[in-house]
Amino acid sequence: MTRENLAEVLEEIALLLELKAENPFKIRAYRQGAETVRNYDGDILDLAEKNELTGIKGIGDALRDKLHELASTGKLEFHEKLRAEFPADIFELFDLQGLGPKKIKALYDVLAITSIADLKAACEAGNVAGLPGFGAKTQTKILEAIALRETFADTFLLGGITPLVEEITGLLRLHPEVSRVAYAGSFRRAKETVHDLDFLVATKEPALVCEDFTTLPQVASIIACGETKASVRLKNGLQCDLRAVSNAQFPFALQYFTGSKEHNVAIRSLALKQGLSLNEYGFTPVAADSDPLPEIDEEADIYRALGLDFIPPELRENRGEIEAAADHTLPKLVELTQLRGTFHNHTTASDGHDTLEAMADEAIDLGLQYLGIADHSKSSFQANGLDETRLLDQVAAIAKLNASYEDFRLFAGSEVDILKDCTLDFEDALLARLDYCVASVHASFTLTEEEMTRRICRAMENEHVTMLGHLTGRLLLKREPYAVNHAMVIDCAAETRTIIELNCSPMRLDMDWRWWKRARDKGVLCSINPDAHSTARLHHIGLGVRLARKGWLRKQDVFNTKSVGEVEAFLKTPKGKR
Ligand code: DGT
Ligand code: CA
Ligand code: CA
Ligand code: ZN
Repeated sequence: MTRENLAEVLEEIALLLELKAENPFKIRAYRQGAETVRNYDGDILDLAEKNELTGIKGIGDALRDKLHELASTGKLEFHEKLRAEFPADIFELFDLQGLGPKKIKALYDVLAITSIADLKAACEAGNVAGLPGFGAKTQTKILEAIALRETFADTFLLGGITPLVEEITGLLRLHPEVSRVAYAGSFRRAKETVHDLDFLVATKEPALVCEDFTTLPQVASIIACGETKASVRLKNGLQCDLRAVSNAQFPFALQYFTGSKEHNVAIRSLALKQGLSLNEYGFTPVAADSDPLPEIDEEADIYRALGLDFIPPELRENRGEIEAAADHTLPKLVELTQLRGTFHNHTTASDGHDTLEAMADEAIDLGLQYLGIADHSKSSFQANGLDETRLLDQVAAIAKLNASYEDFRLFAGSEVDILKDCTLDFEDALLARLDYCVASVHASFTLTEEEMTRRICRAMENEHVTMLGHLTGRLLLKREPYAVNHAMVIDCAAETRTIIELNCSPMRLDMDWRWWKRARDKGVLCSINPDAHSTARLHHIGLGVRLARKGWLRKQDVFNTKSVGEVEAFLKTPKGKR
């Protein structure tokens, strides 16, 4: 049981009560209770367990008793009874983009829809368009959202599966018959989404290790289990392949199964030109009278044998990395330890779960020298965006906190909305009082590519816009990017000396890694921003670094590798003079 579990149960109760059209005050009490639980400055779990939650604003007697039951027993009878009144699948409806509780309730009440399958059938029969508050356009949108979900049914977010991969790698390492362990495939290459995981082990007992792999606690079912490979489906639906090879084969298998396929094809043809045939087991000479084979212990030895520098896995997409490795011009990629701070983070002032102080403390714990705050601006009312007065209050609170730190600094900023008419949500005079500003699009996604590009470029032309937030608005596996011309935005960023953010929320990873090399070559700086809505999500900067590496970025290309002094100087320099 965690604080987040408590909050989630309360939120689910609110949803269920909403579906039952219960008293709105009661519903609001649960929702506010969830917020209070998330934001409470103290060990709320411990207090709930000991039944000491008295006198906390937002937690009345009824809620206090329920939180106590939940924290001390791990479940809540009221919640379970409520859940039992609805089919379990109804919750999947909440996963669809654009469907809130009100709409779900209407679908349930009028058409008895309780699952995505029901909903799809009803939309296809045209029965949804006629419901009050829906219409033909909504019906089409729902069908699109369902289709998108189906396309991505077997795809997972890189950031979402990272802890799982680490767990499984750790367990394989503990196996007494295993000498070397690695993960390969798209996960190792830091692709933003992954279809299946590929694990490798070096062992003298391949069949035994394969069998033991199928009994890991994360496994839900066995797809195949043989002498040297096994495939399983994990409890979260992700497929995992294991290959068990000999110690001598291991570097070759690692190189092969890391891919990409396109990279492998190019490497293999390069090897052939040098008289070597390369596969997942080793080198073999093409001609009978050839030189002795190179000695290979590590993956790097394979590249070296072919006259190449070691190619970091993130770059292996056959996008110029092999040529660069041959010319010894591969970039020295940025590393997590080089990040000194980060920008674009939210607090409880808008839609974050943690306070300003808590976010700062976490950044200090992470070893960062500075943290940029950028809560939403007033037009993002659904995210409780700050108006001018609240923003200035926050600026003052930040100044006060800064006076209390010795080796740490908060930067006062705003994630200011770029409005539909290309203007910003705040006047220049106010923006001038901030340390920096992130400009983002949060509404009116359906403009044409030309209009959207102009809208974003106009914002970057503003002297006070330090950086551009999540360029395309995509939510991986959930919402397609809106139309925008990347090349023109990058050119505009270079001309106006505006930084572009690499938003490292696992669902965004936006701007996409495929565009960073181009931006870098035009002199555009990248800021690796977690867009953190809680202290835990500050840790996503590690994911951001992996994607920055995939985009060929070096230390000097990443704004937040600068020291606090360099950042202060940068932010004080007018954009035209940077
Ligand atoms: P995904 O779809 O996210 O699982 O992506 P990968 O890259 O992990 O693809 P996967 O699991 O099908 O295969 C792992 C690696 O094995 C792949 O990156 C390269 C290598 N590989 C698989 N099939 C072929 C092939 O037909 N030819 C070559 N050269 N390599 C292959
Ligand atoms: Ca794979
Ligand atoms: Ca695979
Ligand atoms: Zn945003």
